[in-house]
Parts: sequence; structure tokens; C-alpha cells
Amino acid sequence: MSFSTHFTHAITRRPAASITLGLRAVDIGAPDLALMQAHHADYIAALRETGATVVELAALDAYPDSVFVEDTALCLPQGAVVMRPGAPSRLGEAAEMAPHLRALYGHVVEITGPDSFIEGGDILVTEREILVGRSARTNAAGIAELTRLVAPWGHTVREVITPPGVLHFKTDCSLLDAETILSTRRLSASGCFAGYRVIDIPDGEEAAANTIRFNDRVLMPAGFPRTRDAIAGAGFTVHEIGNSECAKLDGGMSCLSLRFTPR
Ligand code: CIR
Repeated sequence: MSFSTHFTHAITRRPAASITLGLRAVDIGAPDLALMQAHHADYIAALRETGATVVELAALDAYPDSVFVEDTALCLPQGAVVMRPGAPSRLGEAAEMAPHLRALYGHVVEITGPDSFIEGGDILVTEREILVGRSARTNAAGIAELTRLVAPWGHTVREVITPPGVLHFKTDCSLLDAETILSTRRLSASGCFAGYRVIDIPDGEEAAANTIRFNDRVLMPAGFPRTRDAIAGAGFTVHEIGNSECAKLDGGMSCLSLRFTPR
């Protein structure tokens, strides 16, 4: 079974009432908490339907963006790495996540800094390597520290570039199976996916690039029919989830969970 697409566990965190203060590149209005909670419940149900155990952590009002748990850690088969978010308002979220990982994993290590910054949204784990996009949130020191931490576990890290103006590397791409990556053309044009099969996001649907392959299905945001048809046409089982409220904060499917098989 592929460790990059099949998981027994996920961790999520309930959206906080402070979500209205969440970071966003462009202000297109405050997210509606009740609607976000409904979408979040649909998301968790979709993960559970695959047979996975989903840990639901309590909302953290002190951290408006804390629903986006992916940015706090990298979970690998051998252990977990606690990140060091580059957004100052999110730095404390990593320490909030660490004890929950320690409860499930034998090995938990941390990016310590002080000059290293790295967020999980910039990290794409495939069966053969770990791609990390340098971005406004993830710097070279953070990537170097991650590289040292995961080397003893047998993982190699390849530094790539998150397109300018794009929040995270995975804002623009997703792993669909061990060999297949869904990507925007602006990202794949850099050549960073040479050697993989790439499914292009249809022009105009770039906001659908952040999906997750989770066990037997691909979770994707609702409202992108051409992307849905492209993924389904390639043989994947697609499950659409409303994402209108997270999208106002530049969040999507991958941001909402940590996905792993603890050891
Ligand atoms: C942020 O700017 O940090 C949040 N509003 C969105 C984080 C999305 N996370 C992700 O793509 N992994």
C-alpha cells in the first residue's frame, strides 16, 4: 500500500469563532462560521467513510487559522516533524499540535529555528521523494533543517519553487497516486514534475488544484466540473466537498487535515 496515498488516521481541528480574523491574500469577505462548520463536518465524514480514524481537536480561538492543521506538521511513516510556520500569527499552532502527535507516534522531532521557517502546505510527499516549495512561508533554512531531520528515516528532499503570489506549493498541486500529480499549468511549467504523470488543471479552475488522495477517493472542492471530470476520467473516485468559506482564507482540502499511519 502506498504510504503517500493510504492512511489509517487523520487529525483535524474544529474551526474557531475567530476564523473571521484568518489570514488572506485578498479580502473577499469574512467566512461564515456556520457554513464552514457544515463543510468541515462533511469533510470529516468523507475521511471516516474510507475506514480511517479521525481525531477531532477542539477549536483554538487564540489562533484564527488553526483549522488549517496541515501547516503544523509533516507526518511520515517513520515519525512526525513539527513545523515552524512562517506566518507569525501561526507560529504557536505547531506547539499546540505536538502533544497530539506524540500521543500517536513513537518519533516526533521539531524544526527548531530560529531562522528556519516551513509550513506543511509547501510539502508534497510522493512515494519516491519529498518536494518542498520555497515560498513566503517556507525558507531555505527551513528546508535544510527538514532535509537533515528526515534523512535518517530514508527520505530525500527536493527543493522546488512555489509560484510567485501563490500561498503554498500545494495550493497548486496534489498527489493522486504514486505516479500522478494534478497541477496548475503555471506550476508544472517550471518542470518540477518531470518523471511524473501530470494531469493539468483546466484553465480558469486553478482553485481546484488543492485536492487530497485519501485511501480510495480524491476529495476536491465543489464547483469545478472540468477538473472533476478530468480526475474521474483518469480513473479516480471523486468526492466533492463545499469549500467556499475556507477558500476566502486561501485554504483547501489538504490544509484541513494531517493524514498518516502512526508507528
Ligand atoms: C494562511 O494564510 O495561513 C491560512 N489563511 C490558509 C492556510 C492554508 N493552508 C494550506 O494550504 N496548507
